Amino acid sequence: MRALVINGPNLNMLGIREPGIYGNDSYDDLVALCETAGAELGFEQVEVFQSNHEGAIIDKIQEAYGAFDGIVINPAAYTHTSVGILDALKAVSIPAVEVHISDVDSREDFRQISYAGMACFARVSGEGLEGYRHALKLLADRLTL
Ligand code: CA2
Repeated sequence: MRALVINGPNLNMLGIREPGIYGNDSYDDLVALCETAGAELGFEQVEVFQSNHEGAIIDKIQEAYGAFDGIVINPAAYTHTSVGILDALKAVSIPAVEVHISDVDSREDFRQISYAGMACFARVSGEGLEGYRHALKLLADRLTL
C-alpha cells in the first residue's frame, strides 16, 4: 500500500501563526506523524507533499495515478474554491480521504462548501494533526478490508 498525503496553501506555516486554530506543532511534526502513523498502519510508502500553488497540487494528483493506492488530502483554502482539484481527484479515481485540522463545520460560511470532498469517500475534521492518523487509518481500512 502506498499513500500520498497532500497539503495545500499555508500549511507549511503550522506552528508559526494561529496556534489557537491550528495548534503549536510544526509542519515538520506533521510530516513525521504521517510517516510514523503510515508505517504503523502497514503502508510501505508514505509521501507527504505540500504546495501553495493550485496547479502544482493538480499536477501531483495526476502523477499519483499508477504510483499511489490512496490519497489523504487537506486542500486548505482550495477546499472551498477549487473545481480543478475536484476534477483531478475524479480523473485519477484513487480512493481519497479529506482531512482538516480545524472543525470547518463550525467556522465561517465560506468554509462550508468543500469541492474536493465531493471526490473523497471520507472526511476527518476538527481532530488537529491527529486527524491525519485517523484519515490514514480510514484509507488503510478501505484498501485492505
Ligand atoms: O482546518 C484545516 O485544515 C483547513 O484546511 C486549513 C485552511 C483553511 O483555509 C481551511 O478552511 C481549513 C488554512 C490553512 C492555513 O494554515 C495555517 C497554518 C498556520 C498559520 C496560518 C495558517
